[in-house]
Amino acid sequence: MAQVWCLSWRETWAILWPVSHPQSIIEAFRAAGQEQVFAFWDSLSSEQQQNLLAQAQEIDLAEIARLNATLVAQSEGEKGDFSGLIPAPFEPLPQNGGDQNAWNRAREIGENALRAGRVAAFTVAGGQGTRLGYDGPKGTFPVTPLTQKSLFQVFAEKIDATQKRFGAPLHWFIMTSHINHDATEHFFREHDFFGLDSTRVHFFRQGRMPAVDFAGKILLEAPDQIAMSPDGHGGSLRALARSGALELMKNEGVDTISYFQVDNPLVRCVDPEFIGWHLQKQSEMSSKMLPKAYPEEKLGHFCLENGRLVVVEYSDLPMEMQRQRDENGRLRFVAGSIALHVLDRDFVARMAQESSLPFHRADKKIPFVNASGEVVKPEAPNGIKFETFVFDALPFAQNPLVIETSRAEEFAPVKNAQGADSPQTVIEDQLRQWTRWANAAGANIATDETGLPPFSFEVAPSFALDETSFAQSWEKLGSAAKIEAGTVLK
Ligand code: UD2
Repeated sequence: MAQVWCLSWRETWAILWPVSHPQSIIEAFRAAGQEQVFAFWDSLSSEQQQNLLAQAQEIDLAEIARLNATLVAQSEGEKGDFSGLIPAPFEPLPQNGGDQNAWNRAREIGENALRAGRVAAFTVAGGQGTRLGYDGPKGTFPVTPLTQKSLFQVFAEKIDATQKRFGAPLHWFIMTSHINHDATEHFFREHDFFGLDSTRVHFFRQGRMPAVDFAGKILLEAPDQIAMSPDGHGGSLRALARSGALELMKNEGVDTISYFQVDNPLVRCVDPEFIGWHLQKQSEMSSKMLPKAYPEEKLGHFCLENGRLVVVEYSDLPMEMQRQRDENGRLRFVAGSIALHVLDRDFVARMAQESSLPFHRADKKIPFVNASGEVVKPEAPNGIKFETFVFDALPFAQNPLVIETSRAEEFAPVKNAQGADSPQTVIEDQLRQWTRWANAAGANIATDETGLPPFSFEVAPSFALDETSFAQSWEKLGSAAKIEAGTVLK
C-alpha cells in the first residue's frame, strides 16, 4: 500500500483537537435538542466518555438540524414532483443503431489515454451488503464458478490485464468505510495484492453520518456509541479529496477516474471506449446505461429535469412512470443506471469543495439503546439514515454524457442471497459470457436456450478481457485447444 489515508476530516479533527471542553460539546448538543446522546454520561468510564465525545465531534449539528427540518419532517411517501421529467438521450451501441465510426474513434482516444497513464480505477466498497447476508466486506465474496475468486481478485486481475495491454501501470483506489476498512486491507495483504504492485493500491475510508429516530433525535447504539453509518457513495467525492487521492493523481498525471461498484464481476473496470467517449465529448462526468429489463428492475433512471441530466432512483420515481411505454411499446424511462461513471479529476475536486450533493433519506431498522441502557433490535423501521449518491453530481457537470452498454457483457451484480442478482445468477452470467466469447472463436460449446453451457469452466482476465482478446489468446493455443468441465484458461 502506498499510503493509508483512513480518517475523515471530522475524525482527524476529533483526534487533533484534544477533548478539553467536554462540557461545551455536551452543551452544544443540549442546545440543539440532542441531549439524549449524553444520557449515560455519568455511568461511562473516562475512556468511554472520550470515545463518545470524539464521535460527537464528527457530527455537524447544523447539518442535522437542516436535515431534520427537511427530510425528516417529510412523510415517507413524499417524494417530490416528477411531472417535468423526460427521458434522457444516450449514445446507443453500434448494434442498436449507434455510429460505429464514433465508437471506433472513442476506443482510440481511450486507448491513447490509457497508454499515457491518464486513467485510474476507483471502486466504491464502503457499503454494508446487508441484503446478501454475507459477514465480511462484499469485495471478499467468492464469485467465480471453479476457483472461487473473490470480487476483489476479479477486479485486480482485470486491472492487471489492462495495464499489461496498454503498457502503463494503473493506480487503483478503493473506498472503504469504518465498518470494513481494516478487514479489506487485511484481505489484500493476505493475498499479496493479487500480484498487483501494492504501492499502486490505495485504500481510504468514506465519511459517516449519525442515524436519527423519526423525531430527528440522534440514536445511540450503545451507551457510549452513537449509531453512525457510511454517508453513501456520494461521500466518495469528498473522501477522494480529503484522503489525498486527488493530489496523488495530479502528481502522477492522472486526470480521469473510472468509477465502479464492488458488486459486479462483469464490469470493465477500465473501459477504453467509455473513457474515449468521455474525453471526446469533454464531459466532466459520464455514465453507462442499459435498457431496463422490466419496469420494477431496481435501477436508477437517466432523465432530464429542466434540461439537466439527473438520475432518479427506482425507489423515488413513481411506479406509474416506470411502467409508461412509448408508441413502440418500449419503456419510456428505459435508460437504467448501473452505477458506472467516468469522472474528471478537477470536477471531483470542485464537487468535494462545494459539498453540494443532497442527502437522501432511508428508513431502516436501527438497533438502539433505550432509556434503561438496553439494546433494542427493532422489528420494523424505527429511524432514518442519511446518504448522498454519486450520480447527484451529474447535474453539476459540464457536458455530461450517457452511453449504452450491453447487459450480457457488463452487468451481473451480486446483491441478494437468492433469486435475482444472487451468487447463482452471477456464476451463470459469467459462464454465458465466456461461452459466447469461446464460441465466437470456434470452441463449439453446446448451450441451453439461455446460452448456458452444461458444465463449469473459467476464463481468467489474463487470458481474455473481451471477445477480441479471447480470440487472440485462443488462436495461440492451436487447433487442439478444447474447453471441457473444469477447464481454467489463464
Ligand atoms: C445501486 C444504484 C442503482 C443501480 C444499482 C446497480 C444507488 C442509490 N442505487 O443500487 O441505481 O445503479 O446500484 O447495481 O446507488 N456504497 C459505498 N458506500 C455507501 C453506500 C454504498 O461505498 O455508503 C457502495 C457499495 O459498496 C456498492 C455501491 O455503493 O458498491 C452500491 O450500493 P448499494 O448496493 O446499496 O446500491 P443498490 O444496489 O441499492
